[in-house]
Amino acid sequence: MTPFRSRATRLRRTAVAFSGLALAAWALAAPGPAPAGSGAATPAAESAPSMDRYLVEPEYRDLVATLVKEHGFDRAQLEGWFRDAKLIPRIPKIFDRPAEAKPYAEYRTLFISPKVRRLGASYLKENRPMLDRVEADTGVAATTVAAIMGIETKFGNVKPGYRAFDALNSAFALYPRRRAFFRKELIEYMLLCREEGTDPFAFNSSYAGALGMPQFMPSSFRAYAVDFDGDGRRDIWSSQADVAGSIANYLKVHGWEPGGPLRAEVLLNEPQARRFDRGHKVRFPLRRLTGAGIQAPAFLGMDPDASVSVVSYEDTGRTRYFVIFNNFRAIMRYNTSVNYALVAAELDDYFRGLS
Ligand SMILES: [Ca+2]
Repeated sequence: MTPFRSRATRLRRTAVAFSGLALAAWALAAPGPAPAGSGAATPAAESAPSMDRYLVEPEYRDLVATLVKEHGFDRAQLEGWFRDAKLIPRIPKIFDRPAEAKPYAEYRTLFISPKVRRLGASYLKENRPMLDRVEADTGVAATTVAAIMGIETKFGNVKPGYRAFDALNSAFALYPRRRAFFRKELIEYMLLCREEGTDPFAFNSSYAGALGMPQFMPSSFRAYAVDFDGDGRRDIWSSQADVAGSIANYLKVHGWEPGGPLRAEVLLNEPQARRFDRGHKVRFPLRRLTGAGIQAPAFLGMDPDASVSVVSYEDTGRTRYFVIFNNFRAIMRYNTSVNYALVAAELDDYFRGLS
């Protein structure tokens, strides 16, 4: 079998689309508590194919040529790095089991648990002054940052199981369906490592190449990570301030409205459901809902022309309907899944309720 048979499909997701997916699939692959730093997600008894046969393929020649010609990397050094990369055949198999495809009632249990609630309460308590500064700077509430921290790495308790270079390179080599996406992220990663003054083996990541506690893909790291503690480095692995500042900055750049709601539950009768429950892609002005007699406390004081959608899920024998607002969409820029943003909203609500 030749390594490159299928043509790469076009990139449809945003740069961090794999963030929540990474953890969700991690949870599927290795249920139970995360053994910190044990590399639990790394298969032990797995025969790794050699990179030599891949490096002669046109896709790698082209990638190396781009890195040399457009970005000034040294060819011999690049080829050495690629030869030293470990191919991980398990990675494409994880991609083919996206947790986001699960029904919401099942999906949410991967992220919302008494332990996550407890960790979140401690996180908010211990980091309050810093999170207040983040909120003052970006408009993103501490509880929203905490919700994303909880989903992505359970507040730093899920440790990355791979070397980022191995993960990104394995996805590029072994997962043709997303090759264009991972080619771009691999290049971004090489640039990131050069900017950070290190070789490509320095950073660990999820199986999808998502970095640090915010689980940023390399392009998102370069574009949105911030040095919030002012020590001159963007340390999204161990500086709580840089992590929270970077998550909030990502949301701010993607249109966050300070104080705005994420979503509001509404009761719809059957004709209303048929008319409005059409998924996140179908948008209409809020006044169409209110004009049809649909109300929620969150609507008070909102612009009647605010662009909204209605999404729904099945919850123990009944359908629940939610009107989603601008800030819900900002979270969907963090991870394109409606399920992901619904979990973020649930955790955010819970953390808000604590104070
Ligand atoms: Ca810093």
